[in-house]
Amino acid sequence: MYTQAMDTAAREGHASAPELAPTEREQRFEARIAAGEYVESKDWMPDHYRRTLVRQISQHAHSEIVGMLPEGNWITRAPTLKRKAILLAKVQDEGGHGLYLYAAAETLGTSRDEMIEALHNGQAKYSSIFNYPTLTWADVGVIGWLVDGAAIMNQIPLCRCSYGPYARAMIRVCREESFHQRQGFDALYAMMSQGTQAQRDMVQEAVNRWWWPSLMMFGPPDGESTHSEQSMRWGIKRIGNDELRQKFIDAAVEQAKVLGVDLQDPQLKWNPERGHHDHGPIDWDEFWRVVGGDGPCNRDRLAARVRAREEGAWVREAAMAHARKRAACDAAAQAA
Ligand code: FAQ
Repeated sequence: MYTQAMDTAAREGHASAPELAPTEREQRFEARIAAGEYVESKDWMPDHYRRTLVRQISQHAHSEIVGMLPEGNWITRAPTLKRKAILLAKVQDEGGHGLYLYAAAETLGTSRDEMIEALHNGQAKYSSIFNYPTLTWADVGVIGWLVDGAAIMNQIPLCRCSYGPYARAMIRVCREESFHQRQGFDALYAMMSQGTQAQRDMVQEAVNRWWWPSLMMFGPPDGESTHSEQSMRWGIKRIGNDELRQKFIDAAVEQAKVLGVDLQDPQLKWNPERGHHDHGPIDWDEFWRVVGGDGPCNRDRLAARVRAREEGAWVREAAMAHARKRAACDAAAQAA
């Protein structure tokens, strides 16, 4: 019994701490954030902080799950047994990331069913990048190299997010994403260094289609980002959208040289004064169109998720029936 009492013992900022006046509670919360303390699920937090986290973490989870679809499209057509085994493992990892993230969001009091319902009825978003088609095998390599590369750049700072369950989930996610990025680069490098001219052309053509959408993954420019300012004040986001995008561009330019591909931006040029690469304009109209549901694959992606939910209903029902049966058996055994 006393262990339960220890679990719920009042501590600074904890939900069961003695009642504090709202402003004092908020001030203490802000002070904890400023001191770099992690916020845990049972701690008191402002509603807006909770809602921001549920929004971001659930959208992140949806992105991982929807993100299984473009590469999943190539599992049956991977060119060798080795590439197929690698791709299977990668797509399975993304499913795992979705599950850690749904679990992290559930600690904030929103059920997985509610989050999935919000995705299916269009209330919740998922990353714009997964609304583009995978037309050739090279797309699989480019997703690993650029999409996972952008994901890592964005997600490393999230390992220091002020909300503990999200930060801890991100540590494992980032380790796995870095393997994903390397497998994509490796697949492309094999084609570029040992492949035929047709394979090299296929890689370049895939890079042409994925480069700009990868830059959009970081979100709108800071000036148009609705949530950045508050999220950075709360330590949810540690680095802004534009700075992360710039870091990604700088890293990708060097990697593109090793691969021997062109990033298809005539304005992409090292700027010694800034110590960064300048780049051409990003088509934000395209971004908002895709985010708004009108990308090349939005309808297919959502329909695939809704279908999977409906077709998997019997599995969830069977698992629940099994759990009920076990609980009844355990209760009967205890009573005997
Ligand atoms: N797509 O105010 P901000 C992956 C929305 S995982 C769609 O700047 P925020 C792994 C945003 O929600 C990729 N919508 O928003 C993988 C907001 O709308 P709302 C996903 C976007 O949250 C690899 C509005 O625009 N990663 O790739 C996008 O502060 C390979 C205003 O934007 C994460 O989710 C977008 N790209 O910053 C899997 C990481 N960008 O909600 C399979 C965690 C913005 O008010 C294969 N998330 N919007 O209706 C984050 O870091 C942030 O949420 C950002 C956006 C940076 C994505």
